[in-house]
Amino acid sequence: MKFNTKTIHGKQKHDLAYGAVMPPIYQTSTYAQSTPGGHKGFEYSRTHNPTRQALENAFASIENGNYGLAFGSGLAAIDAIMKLLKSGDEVISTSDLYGGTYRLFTRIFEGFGIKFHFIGMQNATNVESYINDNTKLIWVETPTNPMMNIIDIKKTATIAKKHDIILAVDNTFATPYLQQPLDLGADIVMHSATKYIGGHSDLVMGALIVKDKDLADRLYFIQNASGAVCGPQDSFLALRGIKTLHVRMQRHCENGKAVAKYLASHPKVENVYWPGFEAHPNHDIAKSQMKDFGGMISFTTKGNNYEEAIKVVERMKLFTLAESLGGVESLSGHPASMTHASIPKKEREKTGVVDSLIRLSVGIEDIEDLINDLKQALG
Ligand code: P1T
Repeated sequence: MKFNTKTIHGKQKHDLAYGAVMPPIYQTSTYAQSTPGGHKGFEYSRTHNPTRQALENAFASIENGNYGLAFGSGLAAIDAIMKLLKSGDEVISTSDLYGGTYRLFTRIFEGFGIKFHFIGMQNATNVESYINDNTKLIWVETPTNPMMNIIDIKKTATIAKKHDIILAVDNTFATPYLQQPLDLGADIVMHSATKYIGGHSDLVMGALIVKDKDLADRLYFIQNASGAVCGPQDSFLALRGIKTLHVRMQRHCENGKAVAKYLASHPKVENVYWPGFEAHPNHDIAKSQMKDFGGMISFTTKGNNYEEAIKVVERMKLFTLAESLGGVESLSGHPASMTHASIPKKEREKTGVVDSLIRLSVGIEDIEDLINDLKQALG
């Protein structure tokens, strides 16, 4: 089955009771048993829920995995991965990553005795020098949030395999429409399904997808034991979102390309970060592991002036200034004061998250309207 068919039919069955084409929202916490243990496969909705299960099957299908797990947020999904580890273990992570992930790693899991190395992975071989006997996980975001760095998943997977280390890839920015990390050798794919997967800015959710049964069993145990699951209503919405993922992504990519090119030609813009440019340092890797370049773009205004950048985002009308990304509507953000404020200024500036950096999530509106909005905002 091809990807565009999988988004609609992948691992889905019509409802057994009445043949409903969409799975019903099983808004129930529990299930009747005829005798203790005598049930129809569902006991309690933290453990299993039919609507969530339909969604988890869809997750597995679109990422070419065997097992999918849905969580109450992207961070809850990352939290579940971290619970595979124990005190004394070490993690190598991309240094440029979502601020909330950095906060979870440094403010929660460092306190439990896990050591993190935040490093530039644009050259995958850099990872090898940080590996020791305690290294248990490599954490990769690609493209990174918000600098749009590209990490070579295949090369990193080869290194991880050689040393028997789990490789987890946050695929939130790319989505499986653009890249499928499990096929490139990753062990776990993670999503903030809040973003492109849901696609309509109407839910908060996380996803994990794996191929290996043993790893899936360990994660299912954590999902049930820690309990950070999502509800049936949100599961239904995410499932509905997945059915149009390929069509939305196609337009996000088209509009993203046009916006990136427009910004690059604007006299008030200093740098534009978008992996589709031939001048992007890892454009060749992006081309080889992604189908297209997505709708996420970051740029700086000339003079690295905080006030000027704030004025630009305030002037935008169609691009709504808001946290989050990946919805049908265009959003703008100021990472230094919003999504990445939890990373110390010195650390974030090392990766390029300066005060004049603006991040755009280019939506699927008419491109002429979007360009006109940027034109008037840049003045
Ligand atoms: O917000 P939540 O669903 O918990 O997902 C966290 C998360 C994980 N990984 C990446 C790459 C992310 O971008 C996010 C959330 N990011 C934003 C809210 C943002 O505006 O960047």
